Amino acid sequence: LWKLLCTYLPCDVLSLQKSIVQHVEYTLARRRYKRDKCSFYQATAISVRDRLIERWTDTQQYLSSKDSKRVYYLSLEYLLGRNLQNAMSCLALRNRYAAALEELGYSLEELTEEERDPGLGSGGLGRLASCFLDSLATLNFGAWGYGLRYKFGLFEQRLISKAQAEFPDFWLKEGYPWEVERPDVQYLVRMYGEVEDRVDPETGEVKVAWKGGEDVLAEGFDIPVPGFHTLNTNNLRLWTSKASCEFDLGSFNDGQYYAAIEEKERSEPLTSVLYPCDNNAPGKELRLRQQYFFVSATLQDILRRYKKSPSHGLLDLPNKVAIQLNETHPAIAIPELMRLLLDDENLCWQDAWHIVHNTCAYTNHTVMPEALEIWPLPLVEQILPRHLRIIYEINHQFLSEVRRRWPGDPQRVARMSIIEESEPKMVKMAHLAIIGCHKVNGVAQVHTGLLCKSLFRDFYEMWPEKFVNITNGVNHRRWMLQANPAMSAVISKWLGTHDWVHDLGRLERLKELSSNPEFQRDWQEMKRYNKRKLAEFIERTCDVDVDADAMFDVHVKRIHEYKRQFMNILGVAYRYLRILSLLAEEKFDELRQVVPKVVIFAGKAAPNYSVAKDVIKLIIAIADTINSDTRIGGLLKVVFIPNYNVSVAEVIIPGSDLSQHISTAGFEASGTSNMKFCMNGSLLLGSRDGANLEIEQSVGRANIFMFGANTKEVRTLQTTMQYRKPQLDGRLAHVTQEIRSGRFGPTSFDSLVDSLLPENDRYMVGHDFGSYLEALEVSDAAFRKPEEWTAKTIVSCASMSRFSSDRCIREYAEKIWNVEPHQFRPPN
Ligand code: 26W
Repeated sequence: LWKLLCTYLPCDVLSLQKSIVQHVEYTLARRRYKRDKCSFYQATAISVRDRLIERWTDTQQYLSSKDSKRVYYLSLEYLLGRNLQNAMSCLALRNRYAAALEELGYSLEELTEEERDPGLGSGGLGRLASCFLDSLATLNFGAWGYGLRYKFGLFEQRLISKAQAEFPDFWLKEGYPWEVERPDVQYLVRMYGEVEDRVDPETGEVKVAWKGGEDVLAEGFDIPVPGFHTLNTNNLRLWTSKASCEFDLGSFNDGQYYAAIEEKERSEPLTSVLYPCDNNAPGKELRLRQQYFFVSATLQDILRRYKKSPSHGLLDLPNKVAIQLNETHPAIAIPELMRLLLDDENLCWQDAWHIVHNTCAYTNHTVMPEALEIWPLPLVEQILPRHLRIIYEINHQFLSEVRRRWPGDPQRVARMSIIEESEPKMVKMAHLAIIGCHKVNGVAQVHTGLLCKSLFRDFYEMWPEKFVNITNGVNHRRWMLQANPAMSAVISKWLGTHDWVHDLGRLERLKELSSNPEFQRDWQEMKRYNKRKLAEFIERTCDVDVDADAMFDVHVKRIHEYKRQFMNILGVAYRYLRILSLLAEEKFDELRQVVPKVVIFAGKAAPNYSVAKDVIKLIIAIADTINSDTRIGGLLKVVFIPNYNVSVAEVIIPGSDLSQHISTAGFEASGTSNMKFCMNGSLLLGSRDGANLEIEQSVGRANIFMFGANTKEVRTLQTTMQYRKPQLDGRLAHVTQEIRSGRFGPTSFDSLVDSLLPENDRYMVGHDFGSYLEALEVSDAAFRKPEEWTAKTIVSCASMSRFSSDRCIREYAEKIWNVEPHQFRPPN
């Protein structure tokens, strides 16, 4: 091993150049002297990948030799973002690659733009998984991610006829240079068929056999996950489906040949497409099949690796393996692992249950009832008959325990059952996950509080020690160092060191400098530079000219009623109408006080979520009216940037002054972009929800604009009639009247506007609107004082150490996984 290590590929500029040019010529078979950005991007990526691969294989071998406990993160979604610069920085080769490319006639920046985002997720949950992978590698935890290699990622959003249109995202079109296909890593996954009870003639024991059905083949594709400035390199393994009959196609005679090919064609689509829903479970058969396919291949792979070591007995599995379920999407892992242990490994129920329970843990990311996964029991029975039997047994044993603890409480038993006695009966995946896991965690303090107090209250009463909070975090190396090099340079200059990149707590020292005029000047210049870049991006993508001196007020995330983009655009319309009336009344003093503003929206709506799509239409209609109104002289501009994704976020977030996180209290589990904005010197305008509350504690009340009802108030308002009485806020009534009257184009948006009526207003837009406008005014007033504003943004940024995914991963390691880091070191 040591000898091998000494032969790591050379990394001087000339060697990097040679490797790039060789990959253009020999790996890609393209002309090396032709200017071709796409080829040079790919060749550069492969050159970087070569250098990752040696560390990757060495890390895996090292971890096996240490026999250290491994973490497996199971997620149906990842939003990896671009990899090129991230990988180069991790290897500490960014500058050398930049120099190598420069001489070849390319800038690193232009090649970066050639990389497509793999959109293998729909929102916060998928991006969180990606931040976690980066921190796990950087902190030297032996951890693998598992997921699905969807052929089509989240749809591409275009704005056509002033509305969202969806286009397929074929992200693999030019190939994905970061992945390595593993034709040797294949597993069969069975679905459908029947179960049969068989009595063992010798022991008399009843065994269940699962027979018949269809097999699908899972094949792995691996993506190396480098740690930052450490040799440790982890792995992300994504499964693709293949037809299993490829195995024995050769043996078919002529007549069956076509049928076999047809069957092969039928199995292929399983991993074709990612479900684009966010906080709304699709309840489709294909989705359940994807989940099971994913889980079965993953668990077979984990067990195979585990059993490779001769010293490993299965009962020891929980000491060597931790499996984290990202939401209930992979929760079918509970009965699947039971099945593998019972049927394939011949363990008894107690032993199998002990292993499953101590190995698995579950993270909940939402309390929205419509997002909780429940499957019709007949569907589960049809696709996974063996698993249904196991679920029955788990439920039977669990409910006996409930009856013992709470005798004479049948309602409690009914509430806690995995099976809902509806027509048809339903299988509740969250209950299965809670019962089958040793830990359940929420993703922010209020969110975990809600899990314990309401959503999972019965379970909390039964097992209080099972529930833990681990507030989310984000990878500050991607979201500060990579996305905002200008800010990183200013920070490092003033701190005199880069050490904050490893330990975000070091930023605290910036607080003392927050009023230093020279530091402020650097900071403001940096912000203006990022705003100019964002303004250019807006010009390119929206064809709207915006002034980089205006306040950039940003609201970017999935479009959802609970996230209240609707409330924001109503506030924008109000601002516009107010400017017009000031003009009409010639109140020039007051007009001079109006802060010039660019309001920036971006985000995708689920294709079947018509209210969310209407919100996009309304934003575009209002934007068109405002942007073309020359009377207001550029005091207000509104844009909707299409196709929000990780790389678009990397442009928007550093260029923002103010960002909005205004969900109805109790609905946003955590939010993670709120953390990214703060880290980039943008102030938050937030509701009392999710991680906003913890951010407020960290940055201080003076540095964040909070408004609206808190979770408790929302609950009381929703349950009492009180809420149904009040009149609409006068300002809101005025705005809605203007929308209906056609001020913003011919569409009257009746159904949207009707949703504001107190009896329909599930998300409290009417209730919070007044305090929302007041918070906006407070933020305007603050923005009028540039020194104070700048100091606030510096203090917020410097207060973010708690929100690094490094802190978050350390908490998972300690509270849930019980794992230690193991750093792989090169020989001297
Ligand atoms: C297919 C059905 C489906 C898909 C995704 C149902 C539900 C989801 C997720 C729960 C949606 C999601 O991304 N949740 C977000 O997770 C983030 C990371 O914890 C949190 O910061 C967000 O508040 C939460 O909405």
